[in-house]
Amino acid sequence: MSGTFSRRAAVLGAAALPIIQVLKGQSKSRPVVISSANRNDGGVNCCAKAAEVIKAGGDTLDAVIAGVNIVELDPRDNSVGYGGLPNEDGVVQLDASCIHGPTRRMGAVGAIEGIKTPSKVAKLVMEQTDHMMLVGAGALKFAKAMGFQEENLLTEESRIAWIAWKMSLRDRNGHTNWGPGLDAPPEKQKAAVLQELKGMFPDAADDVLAQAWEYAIHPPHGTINCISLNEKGEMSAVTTTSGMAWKIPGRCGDSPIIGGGLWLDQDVGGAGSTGRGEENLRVCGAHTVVENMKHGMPPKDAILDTLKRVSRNFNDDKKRLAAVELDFYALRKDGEYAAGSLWQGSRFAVSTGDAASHTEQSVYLYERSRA
Ligand code: SD4
Repeated sequence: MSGTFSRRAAVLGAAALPIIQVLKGQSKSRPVVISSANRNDGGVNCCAKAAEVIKAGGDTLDAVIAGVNIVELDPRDNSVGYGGLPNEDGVVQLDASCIHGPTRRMGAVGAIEGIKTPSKVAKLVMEQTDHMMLVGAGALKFAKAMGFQEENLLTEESRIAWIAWKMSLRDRNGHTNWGPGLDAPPEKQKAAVLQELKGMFPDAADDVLAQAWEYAIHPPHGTINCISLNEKGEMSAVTTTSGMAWKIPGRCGDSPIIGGGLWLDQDVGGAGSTGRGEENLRVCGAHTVVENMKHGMPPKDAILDTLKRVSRNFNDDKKRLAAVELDFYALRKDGEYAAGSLWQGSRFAVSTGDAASHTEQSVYLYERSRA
């Protein structure tokens, strides 16, 4: 993961030489793009696209936005853009933010409905307004004024998953209005629910119904964060998501929060996150990672320190932390990069131009016990 700079820095020692001075002294960077991994090779395709735009001389922000657009428009990725899992009302609400390093400008949208590519709207908020963030109905109104088409973002698969989630809900007496038999033992319960779903959606494939039930019980994590660096040392970054499945309408996560789900300092580097936004916001994660790098930590350590702060908020109680999925991604201005997760097992995507876009293993804070 290291470029030549990082080896030199390690020899010199971070304390001996403020990182910022070293980075400013650099001449040419090797282009690098990193992103979260995402399903269906979403991250690999995103990084490949962004690297292609950079290679063709495109702007670093245009590059990452072109990259994440692939995932936003892919209905199979149900954590981002079109096809994202909806809120508790069955409405898909999207969050996105972007930062353009060279101009130090930023934009964001929160809880926007009906627009497949919120990252593009965030960029227009940055470019075309004197504001930094638009949310809800105002964000949609702005997008439409900018020529975006309002569309239904709820795919049939996401709608089925939403209904399955509703069927999984119980009142305190164990009753649900959305289907019978759920107070049976777990296996029977699952079979009963799948049968019920089959009756409601006779044309849906069995694996779609099984997946819907799985999503209802264990809402999946997703989101895409992408950070880029070109040969001139210019950087940009974007994060885009449909947020937490089944959320309360209007809930914004960390992804549209500048400093939370995304931060970039053109003199230092960028960082972003995926996973449980609330826990990230409690440590201003992306900003913390970049500040750590600014003060000399390599990306890997900058991330691990931030994850330790998350853990500290739970008094390092791993039982409670077991419910928290959180990943950070960091790219330093000299091209050194890393990703790290609270729990072992994550991967992230990288394109360096030296090799085809691929995934690598993230570092992690904790291993899950096998018991
Ligand atoms: C959020 N961070 O809305 C996003 C969701 C996410 O994996 O990344 N899920 O909190």
